[in-house]
Amino acid sequence: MAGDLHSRFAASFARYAERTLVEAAGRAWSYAEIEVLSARLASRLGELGVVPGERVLVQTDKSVETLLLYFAVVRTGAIYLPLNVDYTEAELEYFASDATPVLAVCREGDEPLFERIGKGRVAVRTLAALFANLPEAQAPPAPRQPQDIAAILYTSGTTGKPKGAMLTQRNLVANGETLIELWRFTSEDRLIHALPIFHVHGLFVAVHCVLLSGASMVFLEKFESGAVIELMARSTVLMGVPTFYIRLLADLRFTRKAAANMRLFVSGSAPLSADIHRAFEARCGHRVLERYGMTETGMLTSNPYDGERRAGYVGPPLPDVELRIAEFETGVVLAQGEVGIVEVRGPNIFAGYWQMPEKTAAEFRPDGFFITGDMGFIDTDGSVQLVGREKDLIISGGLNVYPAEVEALLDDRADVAEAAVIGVPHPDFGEAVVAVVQPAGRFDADMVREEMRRDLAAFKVPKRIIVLDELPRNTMGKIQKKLLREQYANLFEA
Ligand code: MCA
Ligand code: AMP
Repeated sequence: MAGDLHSRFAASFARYAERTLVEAAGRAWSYAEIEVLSARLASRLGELGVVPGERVLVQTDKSVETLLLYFAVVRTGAIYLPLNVDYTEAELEYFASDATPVLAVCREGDEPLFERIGKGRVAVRTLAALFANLPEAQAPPAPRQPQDIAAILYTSGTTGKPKGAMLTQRNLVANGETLIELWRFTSEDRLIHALPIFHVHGLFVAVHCVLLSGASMVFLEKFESGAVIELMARSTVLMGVPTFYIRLLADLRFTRKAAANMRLFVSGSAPLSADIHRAFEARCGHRVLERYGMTETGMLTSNPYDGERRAGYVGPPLPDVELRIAEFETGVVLAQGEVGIVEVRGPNIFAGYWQMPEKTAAEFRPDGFFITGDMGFIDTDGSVQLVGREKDLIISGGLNVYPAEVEALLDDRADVAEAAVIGVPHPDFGEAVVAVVQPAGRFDADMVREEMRRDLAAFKVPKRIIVLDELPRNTMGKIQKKLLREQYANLFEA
């Protein structure tokens, strides 16, 4: 079979033509309908100058139209660049200037904002405008090679600016095919799709598992436990971040009976605590299947479908992924059982960061292994346990927040002498962002949070700002974040 994404999609469109691919807001779209609409939309994109290799930047709400836009961009051979709908103007400006898209697709009312940040060089359209008087003609698919870039997804870094991870056609096809096999997807499956579709998890893992196997999915605009529980009676799979499972457990309507038709619950993007894993099994009889991945790599490890799904473990590497543990500083490969940095190699590992060859080189070993920044070890049965992160990163409800970015914003303020941003345990989000601030003069925490919302996506804004006369420092003058994390560990105790 051809190694490009569109050829794989086309094979499913043809094979499952009359079956339902997606349901949303009470309507169903068949594989054949989705193919025709996305091919016509690809014609519209062609009129707007979208050609192979150009970037299409997308900041739209979750909808079937957004999904069609993804398929249409793939068909044109252009590069799909989805963005979190929460991003503010300051954040968007960077993505637009870095990626230099030919087209930006935005929400109703955001056109002036995108015109501004596109500086007149970018065509700006809403989804409604793109779909208005859609051409009848179906654009022919552009031929693509396995190494061509299919998508760019931005991920922040511990220092400096966000980096655009370039995912190739081959990366996405390989990971999708491995996962449908491993998780036993068939055309009988129906997935409850409650994740956003601007991340690897909701866009590639979820959508590709469905599309490549002929399954169907129900699109929910966002996770809401009542709606998800109701759908379980006629669904078979749920994919989510740990917060989904925490919220299901908090909902008394979630019972063994409610989950009786489901065959699989997958969790990832953040650590699922062993307690939640056990409580979930006790409640509904299912053992959550935890897997581990990254934007740059797609999925890397997964607990087995058959066999022991170990609480607190992310499972062995996928069949086509090589995974080793090494010493971070030297790259020396460590023995089984020793804790070190997780390094990976395989057909799903990205092609590098967009226009950042030095940053790309710094994250690969000379033999091609990618340095994930996650710390872990391999157990005697080959299963991986993650024990922490070498990178200073907070994962809140499955979303990454880099403390450095939030600290920079605070440190720039006249009323802040210095700030330390930490992640502390949170009963719903797993970790929550907290800022500990040493003020310079008068300081009003509520006002500061309000002002931060102008520049930062809501999920990055500290849930709490703690004011201290002096931040704890070591003898070198460095702020002791570890101490702060310990001190505020119970801030959000349930
Ligand atoms: C929303 N808020 C958050 C988060 N989400 N704050 C911190 N962390 C979050 N994740 C803000 C809201 O803006 C709001 O702020 C307040 O918190 C309460 O929101 P709430 O209504 O409780 O949130 P929600 O709308 O129900 O969303 C929570 C959520 C959502 C369902 C957990 O964040 C979500 O779907 N997360 C999944 C993200 C994901 O797909 N991650 C995968 C990326 P205010 O009240 O101030 O306005 S990682 C990935 O792709 C890799 C490859 C992997 O391994 O999977
Ligand atoms: P992102 O940059 O959003 O793709 O996030 C990737 C990071 O999420 C990984 O490097 C891990 O730190 C974390 N992650 C993903 N899945 C898991 C998991 N199952 N357990 C713990 N951490 C995870």
